[in-house]
Amino acid sequence: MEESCIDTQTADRAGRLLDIEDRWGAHNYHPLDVVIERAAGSWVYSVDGDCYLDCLSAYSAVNQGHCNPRILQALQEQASKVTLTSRAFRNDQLPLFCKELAALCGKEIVLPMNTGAEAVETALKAARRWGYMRKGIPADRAEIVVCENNFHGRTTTIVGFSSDEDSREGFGPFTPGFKVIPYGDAAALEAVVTQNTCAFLVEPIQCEAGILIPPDGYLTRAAEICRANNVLLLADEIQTGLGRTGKLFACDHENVKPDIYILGKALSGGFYPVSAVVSQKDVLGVFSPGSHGSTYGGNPLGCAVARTALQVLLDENLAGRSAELGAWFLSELQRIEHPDIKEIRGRGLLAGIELRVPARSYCERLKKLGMLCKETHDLVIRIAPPLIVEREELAWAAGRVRAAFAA
Ligand code: IF1
Repeated sequence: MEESCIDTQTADRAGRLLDIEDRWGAHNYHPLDVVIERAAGSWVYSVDGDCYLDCLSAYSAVNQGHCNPRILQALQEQASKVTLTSRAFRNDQLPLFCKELAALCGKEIVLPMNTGAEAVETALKAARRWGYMRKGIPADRAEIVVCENNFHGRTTTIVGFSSDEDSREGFGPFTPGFKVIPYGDAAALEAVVTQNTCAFLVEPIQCEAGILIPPDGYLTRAAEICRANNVLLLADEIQTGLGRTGKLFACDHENVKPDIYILGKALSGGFYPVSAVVSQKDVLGVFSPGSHGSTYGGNPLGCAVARTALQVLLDENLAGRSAELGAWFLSELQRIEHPDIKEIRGRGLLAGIELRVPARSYCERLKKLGMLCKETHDLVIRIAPPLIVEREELAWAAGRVRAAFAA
């Protein structure tokens, strides 16, 4: 029996797969040329037989490690029972998922979706409706404040308030009702808020913008301004949440409780797209039957996977590991000196090395050294391994980064 009827040759399999992808796939990405066929824990394996330490973790979706055995088992067991019911009927996983996630967040109710962008859209819709139904904003006048250099996803509404031209160009006309202010500047928030403002949407750390950590007290001050003006605070914790920064949520670093948590990525440990909006009844209660939904949102397979992904996060104390290992790893990185390095910053196991030169060539170099990293905003190397990574593996990684700068 042949292994595969599609691809029986082994010679330059990677090269041929690249050609096929370039020929048959849309070119909306510029990936590093490594073709992964297998992964386990913190390591990925290419069709060429090379292995790499994954220092991207699928943008923090695989915080629990690749193919986490417990999540895999939950997926397999649930997949053999029932995968999709639609919300026209009920299923036995959704209630428990909602209850467990609400408890984890210290909130009252949960609205499940699939992708991060969908959860952001859901939060925006909730905030607008809340603005009209609860705050009394006149019809179609609701304003939502967002930050410069934000990244919240790829839908037309979301890219409409992006400040990144590559994300926006050619996709207009855009949804009105958004005001953009500088990130990290609480005074700017206070100045822009009006009686028609229903929400402030913010990333507690701006990841895509280059791992930008706002000044101490920023989130606290923003939360105060929101409260004082009856404005909802929407925290996009899709990437920073669920342990990545060394706390369950990045907002926890300032003990800030946003009105809405927007979650995704690691909510399902990389197995299946699951996202959610978590808030109070007063807020998510504005949705009535027919006003919002999704075919796959809240499906039993996704819910079973997410429940286990959250359990793994707690049982393995991944936030605690991230805090401890991240602090140590950052101090190791910060000992590296090189004229190309401008700053090395991070929180938990989310680190950014800001360069004075394009980061891409360093990512290529690190790839040759066995470490997969992805540049962000041209000048920053992002390093974010799975949170199950071992200290020895991080020590090795720090050595690889040193080698990349010594070369
Ligand atoms: C891509 C970036 C990371 C996110 C935050 C919402 C979403 C994301 C804070 C939307 C998604 C992903 C999308 C992915 C690359 C990646 C990314 F570089 F583009 F910005 F992680 F930093 N909020 N981020 O980070 O979630 O709809 O994708 O599930 O290729 O677009 P999604």
